[in-house]
Amino acid sequence: MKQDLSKCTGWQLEKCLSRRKLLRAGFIGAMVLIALGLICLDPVVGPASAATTKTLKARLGHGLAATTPLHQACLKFAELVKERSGARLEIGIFPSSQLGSMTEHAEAVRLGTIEMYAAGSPFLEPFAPKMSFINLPGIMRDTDHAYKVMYSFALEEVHQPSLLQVGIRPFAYLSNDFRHFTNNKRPIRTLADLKGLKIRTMPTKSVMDTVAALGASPVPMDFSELFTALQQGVVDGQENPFMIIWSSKFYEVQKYLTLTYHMWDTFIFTVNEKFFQSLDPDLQKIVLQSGREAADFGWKEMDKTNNNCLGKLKELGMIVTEISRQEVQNAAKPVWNTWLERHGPEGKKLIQRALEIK
Ligand code: TK8
Repeated sequence: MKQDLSKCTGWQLEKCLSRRKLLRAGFIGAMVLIALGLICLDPVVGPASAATTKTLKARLGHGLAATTPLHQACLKFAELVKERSGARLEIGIFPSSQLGSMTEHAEAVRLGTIEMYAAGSPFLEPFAPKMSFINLPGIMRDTDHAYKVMYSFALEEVHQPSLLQVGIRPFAYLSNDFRHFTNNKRPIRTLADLKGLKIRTMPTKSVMDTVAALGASPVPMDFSELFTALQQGVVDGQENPFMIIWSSKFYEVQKYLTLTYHMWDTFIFTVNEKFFQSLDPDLQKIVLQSGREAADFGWKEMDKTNNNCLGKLKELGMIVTEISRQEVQNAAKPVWNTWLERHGPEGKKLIQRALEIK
């Protein structure tokens, strides 16, 4: 960089000197910039004490009311993470579809515009079609059986590999229990009574197939639009567990409740994979462990609340009828065949494994 000044004369010398000044100024400037850069990068490359004081924020969205065990479980999750991380990670919980429709949530957790989503599983089905074996009518005997199926192989062998491929990491489950029909037209005593009723379903094939096999006309729709659609008569009815029929106040706009237990469903705690990978390893562990503990707590609460909610719905004036589980199973059997046609021998194996679990 050094200039040979002996070769510079007159105005040339002046020019050489000012170039030298410029070079020196440039050198000092560069050092200042590097120093500034180091200060800015400090939380990453600096000592551990600087990194641990940084608070990261994440948002977790879901579709249910704040009165539900799902919401309680989410709050517990956030609380445990905050406590165990020494407030290095704070998770804000957004219930009641505040961050958008359920379909939008699924897309947002994939892209990372929302860090976390407690998803009704069918909303993730487009990214992982095989996962819908858990929703097939008659697969789950009760919620204890469902718990074993989810954690013995569904998480690690079905949900994780397929959802990670699209950038979503599933890590814990909460039972969304068995589903039943409500409608505003008539009491349903046999499946034949469902004929002609427009029933809102979650917008995925396996759910629509099941409702169609039971005789109703499925109308796919996001959960966030459902109350208004029922109120305005856009659809005659819908199907959901007791707890959701109660917490979403569907009893205000639906007269008849029919016990069918036609399908079990789960909420899946998910995190955007890029965000997850950006966390320190100890924070990752805290997220996974706290998520599992909170979801386990929520699963138990859901079991209790669901049973109480049937009583509450009766008290609130809903007229309750029941169709035998056998009649429902028989009618829904073709859904298995359609599903198996789409998912082949691998799908068949998933079903067998689920049924074999005691
Ligand atoms: C809330 C809903 C709900 C589901 C539905 O997340 O859409 O009917 O049962 O869980 O998505």
